[in-house]
Amino acid sequence: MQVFISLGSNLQTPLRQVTQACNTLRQHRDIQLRRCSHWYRSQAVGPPQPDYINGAAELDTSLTPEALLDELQAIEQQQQRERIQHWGPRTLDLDILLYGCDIIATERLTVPHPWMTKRNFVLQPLLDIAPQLVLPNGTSIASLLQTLGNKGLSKLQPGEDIEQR
Ligand code: A4P
Ligand code: MG
Repeated sequence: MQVFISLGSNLQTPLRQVTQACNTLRQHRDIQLRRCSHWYRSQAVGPPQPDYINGAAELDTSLTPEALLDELQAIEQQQQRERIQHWGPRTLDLDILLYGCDIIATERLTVPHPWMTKRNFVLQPLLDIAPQLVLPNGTSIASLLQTLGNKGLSKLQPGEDIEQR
């Protein structure tokens, strides 16, 4: 199944966190990492907190949505993710954006990710790796991003990271 995920971090050397997550995914037995986006620096949405590094990746996996979520959460745990505050700062957040064309609404999973259409830091990296991508309802990522604009978002330059915290 073709899957798109988002990656985000705003604690403990964020660029290192998201890069390490990609490396772990690359080595996973049941996951093929197809493409990784550029990394972006983005202003935090939610309570006041440091800027984020955000990106997106395309995976191919035989795992069910729930099993994939288990694996992503295990990677978050490996990287000292602590769940303290909703929308609060975190070392690593891995969200499932799209799982093929499936629409999922269970206790553990909402796919497409409910906030993705409102967040340029999700859509811009997604557009990098899948310019033609459309949501299961037919809306194109490109048109959504055009409406949102690029406020608060900048592509990370080579050698740039957010200062260590
Ligand atoms: N869950 C439901 N649907 C999904 C899905 N599609 N993918 C459930 C992953 N998980 C999903 O998530 C809580 C629960 O959501 C999970 O147990 C899973 O069963 P969480 O990561 O533990 O914590 P959370 O912070 O309460 O929610 P979430 O959804 O991760 O927060 P967001 O919406 O990702 O917001 N600002 C910038 N600039 N960049 C960011 O990346 N991220 C957040 C976090 C806030 N502000 C940000 C950013
Ligand atoms: Mg999450």
